[in-house]
Amino acid sequence: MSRLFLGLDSSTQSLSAVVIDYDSRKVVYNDSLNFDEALPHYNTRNGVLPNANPLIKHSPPLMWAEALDLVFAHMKKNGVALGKILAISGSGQQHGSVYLKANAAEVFSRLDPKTNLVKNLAGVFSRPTAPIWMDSSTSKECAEIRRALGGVKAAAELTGSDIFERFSGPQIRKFHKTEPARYQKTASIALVSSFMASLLAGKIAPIDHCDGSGMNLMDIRKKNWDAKAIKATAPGLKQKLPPLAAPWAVVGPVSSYFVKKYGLNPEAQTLVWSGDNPCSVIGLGLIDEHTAAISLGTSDTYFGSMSRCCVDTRGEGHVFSSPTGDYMTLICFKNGSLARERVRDEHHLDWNRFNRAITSTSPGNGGAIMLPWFEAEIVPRVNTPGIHRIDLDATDIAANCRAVVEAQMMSMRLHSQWMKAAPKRIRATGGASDNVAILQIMADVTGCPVCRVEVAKSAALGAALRAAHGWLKKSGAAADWKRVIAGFTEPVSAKEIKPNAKAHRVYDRLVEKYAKCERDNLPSRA
Ligand code: ADP
Ligand code: XUL
Repeated sequence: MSRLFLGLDSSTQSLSAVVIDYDSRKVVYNDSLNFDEALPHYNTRNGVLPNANPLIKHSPPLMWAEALDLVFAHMKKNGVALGKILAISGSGQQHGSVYLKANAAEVFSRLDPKTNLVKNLAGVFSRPTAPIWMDSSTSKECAEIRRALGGVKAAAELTGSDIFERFSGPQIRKFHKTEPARYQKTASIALVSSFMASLLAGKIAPIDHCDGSGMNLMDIRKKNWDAKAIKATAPGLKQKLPPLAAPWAVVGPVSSYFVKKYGLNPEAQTLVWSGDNPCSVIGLGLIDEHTAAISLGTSDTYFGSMSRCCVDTRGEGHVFSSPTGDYMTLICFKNGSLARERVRDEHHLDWNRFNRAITSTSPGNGGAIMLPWFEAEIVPRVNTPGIHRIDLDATDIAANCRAVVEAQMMSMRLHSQWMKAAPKRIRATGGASDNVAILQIMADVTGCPVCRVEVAKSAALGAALRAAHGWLKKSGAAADWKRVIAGFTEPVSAKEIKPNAKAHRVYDRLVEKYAKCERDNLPSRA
């Protein structure tokens, strides 16, 4: 038997596809399309449209649709047995919102395979661009919603998170306030995940509980849209939200557009899509609470499973619903890969030389600290970008390379303490997880062994595994998560990076200094 499942990942910078053979427990196809390179006519940089206001970060949803056509065309050209795929699911960068006119449902249901998705979608968007997770232009709206819900603690208790700039609720509120006519014309609001699922299924897809947790609109425990949060966000919003669904829900058979154009099986099922972090929980096999994951993508995220819902009442971290039906924790640091790249590029290095610079210095960097807030930071919350150097000479190339990575890892250690469950091991993923110098600092700061997983594309793999799980469940077969992920998510143990005890002791002290530097340089909280 050779049952194939497809997982797609519509991330900030790329669209990836992973096909798994469930029976031989193998990834049989793995491909990625970079938006800037493959679709230069959208003029994005790192997948985002340039904007004079550094707080505004939007992307064109049409670009994601065009990428979907290209990825399917690649798969067909590369001989992927598309007709044998039983189910498809996907992962989307979280929080990004897509605004659709009343004709969207009709257009999705009649996608014409003789042309392409871009032409088919002409006239469906009530807003041509989608604010994405990197956007931090909604502080005012956050304050308004937070006040209406009764403050940080109340907002976190209700929705799983304090009200955050990038979350869809405040973004929707800003749209309603600044562009009321377009808001009025919006019949349906999708997340990146549900928008992509809608194209695949040829109908408006629901939002799954996991990605719905990133909106500040869902009751995290009851898993339904919360009337108070909706009222605090925008008028008439209830009618514009699609239904919520369990993360294993079937949206429907794949649209005939993909059947006719690319040869998919008309009986292949589209599973509801989810957020990239929830999908990575599965793709990294984070079924137990002692294993945390750190994803070094455009952003750096720290996450893991949680069996009981316990929110961060200080409002820095998030609790989301998990694809297993339990909960997951997540902390998102915006200055991830892009901050490391900024330091690398400032000194005209490539990654090899960046790493040599790191290894030429000692753990602790002689007490030098950087606060690498190149962009407005999410954790800790910093709305005015700025680089702070404490006991660090800006011209010392090696010390600056080490300082940016040490700061990121110490910040993760510091801001994950609310979970009250220090991890015993860490799994690393994302574009920068190939970098051993970075992972050694991660191991030394946290004191945990760090493993990389075989497939760097954990979100796409997680989506493929979710497709398998949902399909098995629908077929009435056993869909136990341990069995579903077995053989796919084991780390590459030979490449485990062990913490150095001496270096760890250095960081035990340095993290105190780092925490003080943060406190001294943080703006007072609004
Ligand atoms: P996303 O999923 O957010 O689009 P990825 O997980 O694909 O991002 O990661 C992309 C990032 O990975 C790039 O911005 C790049 O800086 C980083 N990266 C790639 N290779 C390396 C490396 N060898 N060392 C450090 N960072 C790297
Ligand atoms: C999570 C977050 C990012 C995005 C993009 O809250 O904002 O991790 O999901 O990867």
